[in-house]
Amino acid sequence: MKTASASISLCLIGAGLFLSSPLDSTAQPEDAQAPIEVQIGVIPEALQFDQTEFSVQAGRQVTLTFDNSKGVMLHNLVITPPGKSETVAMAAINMGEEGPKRDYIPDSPLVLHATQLLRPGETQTLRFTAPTTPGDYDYLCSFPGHGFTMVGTMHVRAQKDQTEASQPRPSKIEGTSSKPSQKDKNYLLDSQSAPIFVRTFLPPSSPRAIAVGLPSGEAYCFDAADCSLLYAWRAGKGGFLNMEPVWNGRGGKPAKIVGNKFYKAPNICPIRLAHPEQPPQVEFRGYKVLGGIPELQYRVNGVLIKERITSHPTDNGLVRTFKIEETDRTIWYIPAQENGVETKISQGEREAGRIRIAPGGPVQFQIAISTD
Ligand SMILES: [Cu+2]
Repeated sequence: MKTASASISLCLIGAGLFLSSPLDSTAQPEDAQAPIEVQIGVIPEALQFDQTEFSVQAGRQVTLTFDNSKGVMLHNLVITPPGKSETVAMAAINMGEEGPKRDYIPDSPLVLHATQLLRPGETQTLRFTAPTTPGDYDYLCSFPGHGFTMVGTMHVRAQKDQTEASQPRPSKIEGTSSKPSQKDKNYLLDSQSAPIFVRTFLPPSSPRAIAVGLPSGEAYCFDAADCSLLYAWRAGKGGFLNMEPVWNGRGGKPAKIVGNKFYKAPNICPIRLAHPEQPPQVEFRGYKVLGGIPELQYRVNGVLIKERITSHPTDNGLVRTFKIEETDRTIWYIPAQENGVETKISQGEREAGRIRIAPGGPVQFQIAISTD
């Protein structure tokens, strides 16, 4: 059983329908056969669920309503076996271009139940049978970047343990009728509360673009085909990326950046390891997500490079941190020639517009790019 999404439907206007059951009639004895009702919303500014735990009895019917009416971003709710939320979060990130098409629900036996990706204003109810094996099951939002903070625990208690297990928390149901979502907001990715990392189409990069939005407001596009930071921008109002063309289009349509570009570079990796004049031979090796930001890994002429791009500590800009494995070759960094962009280096020498770094053991250096 993968997801329950086939048997449930998005409830946009009728949230009141299933909330009209007498949740407040606590005087009535609990019907052991009745589904346990659980209501989970979001804390928009914190990138968290408003309930981080709930209890059910093993094998009981559960009616779980995930309410994104207060949300300002896209969220889903995915239930996994105990201790598996991070695995599922990573699997969702690694879905690449398939992610947005499939609501970031990985095709995995670790996905026990899942809602669709809900836009702000949307609500969805899952009806499922609680696992028969007691334990502390995880739930998370698997949207890239959310799955590390947007998590909770579903305590599945043994059947006999009736006393405390089944009482749902008092449901907070102000605004039961969820508002129809505001069209523009729906598709804007906003990285204010946490970094957001998404693989998507972004012009004019190849289809292998990686877009990252940082909480400080900078965002950038890294092209995995050329292993190059193509451009960077400051997020605009409401977000840094508009996914509307991707999510609504028939496929192949690029996302739109939101905000002002402050940096752009040719689509060629700026690192040279053979000769400064020779085009580099690059091979993208993948990435690891650390704190919501990818560490990009690629080879240039066979030498492994790990790059992290973060916000500039003081100026409007970015810092590229390169770690290069031991090599006996001179390392060159070719800065993009652009007006108004300042490049500062943590080591090496400038030579005819290039930066030259001596070979040696593992080398780490930083390139700070800033604008005024
Ligand atoms: Cu989310």
